[in-house]
Amino acid sequence: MARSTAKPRQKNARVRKARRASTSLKPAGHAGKKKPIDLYYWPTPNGWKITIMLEECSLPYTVIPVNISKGDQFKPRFLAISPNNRMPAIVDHDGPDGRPISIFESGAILQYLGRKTGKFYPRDERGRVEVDQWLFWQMANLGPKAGEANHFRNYAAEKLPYAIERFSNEMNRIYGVMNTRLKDREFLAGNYSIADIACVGWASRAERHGHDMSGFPNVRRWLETLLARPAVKRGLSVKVEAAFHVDMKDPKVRAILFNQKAR
Ligand SMILES: N[C@@H](CCC(=O)N[C@@H](CS)C(=O)NCC(=O)O)C(=O)O
Repeated sequence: MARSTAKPRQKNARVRKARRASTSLKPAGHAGKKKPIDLYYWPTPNGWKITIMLEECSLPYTVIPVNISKGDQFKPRFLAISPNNRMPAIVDHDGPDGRPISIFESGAILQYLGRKTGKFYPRDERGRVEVDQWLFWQMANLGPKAGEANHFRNYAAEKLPYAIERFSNEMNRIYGVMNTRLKDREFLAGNYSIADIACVGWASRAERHGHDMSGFPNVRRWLETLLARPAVKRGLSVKVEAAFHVDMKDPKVRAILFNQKAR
């Protein structure tokens, strides 16, 4: 079978099934009732944003692994819903007007699910603007800079001091901004929201970007609060068996991930 169905509150079953999932990008076929949301996924901080949100909202979903180390992100079927050849992406079969809709870019997916469910994304304009600012902050700062910090620290063939220092400094600056923001509030935008959900997977891996949280006590407190949430725990533990076997030193994997040009 080319799918795994992840149901909230059935962690063991879900993880077992997700681990068995293959990578042929075939969405689920479900007779009868409403279909679960198809989640095109690989276990990374961008993927976790969506598993966490789906778990928080108790929305049933089907994990469709996108093995980015093997080039699944370039398959025409995936590009049709995610033209930037990046996961995550979703297909909601029960979209607006009851018709299917596909969405790529994790921030857009979080906003859509927030609007769909009315959860973790305020309806009032002031509240929504607060959330949007910190969501876009994550998308433009924490995510990309952490990605580059990780790349130059852990994956670059040459250890380039300038690049390592540049992105290490950026991460330090970014955690500093977050620490100041969290000084007098529990969450980034008032109540717990999709802005926090977007950030937690990245912050949980700070050591990979050369940081611990000792210099950022407010971020540490925020991180502990989030990591204690059952839905966050479930979202972060949605696994894909094939991901355990990726060798980042394999030239074929590196050619796929680190040598991309216009096609
Ligand atoms: N801005 C995108 C970034 C997504 C992204 O970078 N996904 C990575 C994995 S974390 C990916 O799919 N990489 C595939 C590739 O590099 O070809 C989002 O937030 O959805």
